[in-house]
Amino acid sequence: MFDLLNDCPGLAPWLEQTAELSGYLWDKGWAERNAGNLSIDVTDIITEQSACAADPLCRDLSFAYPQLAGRYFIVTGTGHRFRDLAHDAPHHACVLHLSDDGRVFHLVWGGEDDPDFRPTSEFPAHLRVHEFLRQRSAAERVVLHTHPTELIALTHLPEYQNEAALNRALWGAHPEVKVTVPRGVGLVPYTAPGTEALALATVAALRRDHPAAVWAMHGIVAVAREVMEAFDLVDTLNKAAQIILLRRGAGVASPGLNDAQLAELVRLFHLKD
Ligand code: 2HA
Ligand code: ZN
Repeated sequence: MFDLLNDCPGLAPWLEQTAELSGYLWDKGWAERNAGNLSIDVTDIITEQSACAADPLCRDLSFAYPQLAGRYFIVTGTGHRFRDLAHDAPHHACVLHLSDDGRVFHLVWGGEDDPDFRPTSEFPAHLRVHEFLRQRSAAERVVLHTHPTELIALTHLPEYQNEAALNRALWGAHPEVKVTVPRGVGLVPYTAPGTEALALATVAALRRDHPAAVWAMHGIVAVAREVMEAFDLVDTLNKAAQIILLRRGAGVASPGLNDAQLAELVRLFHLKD
């Protein structure tokens, strides 16, 4: 009998990291109800055999993604609680396969006991980002969307509704931010969730050489090679946002690290900014 996890032993570590991540996101308070979603391009660890054994039920995509034709993704399910993923991935996530024309997909694993299982409502954004990553032959294969509370709160403040101002504030909060995110984040003005407009604006932000796109008044999309790398990126940015808000709450109007201190970090750590 066909068993994807047995046929493709390389998949298990990715599913384990996904489960570990879902626990962290829940603990952080960044994955309320069904918030947050994840996709991982696992094409290079799926064997030929698995493709043949695929579920024949094809599901339409709203758009065509010819550059993703034939690729495989781990994807979390729409309407599913991220926190449930930690202990039951087969019911709350799936591995899906895009058709050779990139217009439909079918499940090859997971989505168990739910004939209507659908990937995340933000799948349009995930697919556009993966398309962008493939166009660049990038090493990144993980796309994470979550709702980091303080970072979202920051985007409610008019003074940070500007990419340059937001990045200057985040870098000023703590030296680690400049060291680990030297090019800063992209800022996507508020756009309705799940839309193609949001997907395209996210790619436009990543195209400006940012590893993450902050969705104003909604959340963030982070791109990374490893699941934990995506989590660490969001964690670092949200820590900076916490510091900025604490400082404001204490009545201190300071940009934190000054320009000379940031320039010193660029020099000391040979940063490309
Ligand atoms: O997964 O976070 O943006 C639900 C959402 C929509
Ligand atoms: Zn969201």
